[in-house]
Amino acid sequence: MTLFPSNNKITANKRGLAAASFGAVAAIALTLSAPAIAGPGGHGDHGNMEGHKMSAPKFSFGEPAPDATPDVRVEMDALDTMRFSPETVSVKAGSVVEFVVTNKGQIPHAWSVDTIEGQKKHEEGMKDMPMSNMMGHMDDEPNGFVLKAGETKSLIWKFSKSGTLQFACHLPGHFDAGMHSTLEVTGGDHDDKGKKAHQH
Ligand SMILES: [Cu+2]
Repeated sequence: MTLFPSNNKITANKRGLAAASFGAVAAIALTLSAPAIAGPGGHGDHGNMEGHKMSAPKFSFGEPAPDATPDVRVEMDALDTMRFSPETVSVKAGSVVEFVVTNKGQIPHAWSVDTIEGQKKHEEGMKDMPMSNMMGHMDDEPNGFVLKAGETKSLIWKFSKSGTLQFACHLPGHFDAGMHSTLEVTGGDHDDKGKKAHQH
């Protein structure tokens, strides 16, 4: 009852060849990936970073929006005088803002946006952290980053509601030296007048 005995034979041969070459590819892939498995053993820090990402914190004032098209772009500088420039920024609730921050100094600085309370807590949490851990820790934050001298980084954030927020640098001593500034988020559902207010 077999209709195409010769065809079946060819198919069987082709399958045999395909299986053989797949086996060869798999063997190569295993060889290549072996060193990668053995590699990261010495770096304990990476485990912490991944754990941190798993428990991404929620923010009361909005969320990162890396894929959104920004409504407005805010350029800021981090300075060795322990200041951000400009010192006060105003954006609208509901808007998507791209912050482009440049470290104009000779030493590293950090930049993050958070509530005033959140920045205070972050600063307190940094006090006992070794510098090497601190840099990695802050670069892993969804609401900020660390900048080497001369470096520029950007963050796109969607602000959900009005309120007073704060930019801050949490490198040792910088926050206490005054490296924080104010972000006013105006407007929103409960404050329509704020939408029409002029920026100062
Ligand atoms: Cu700083």
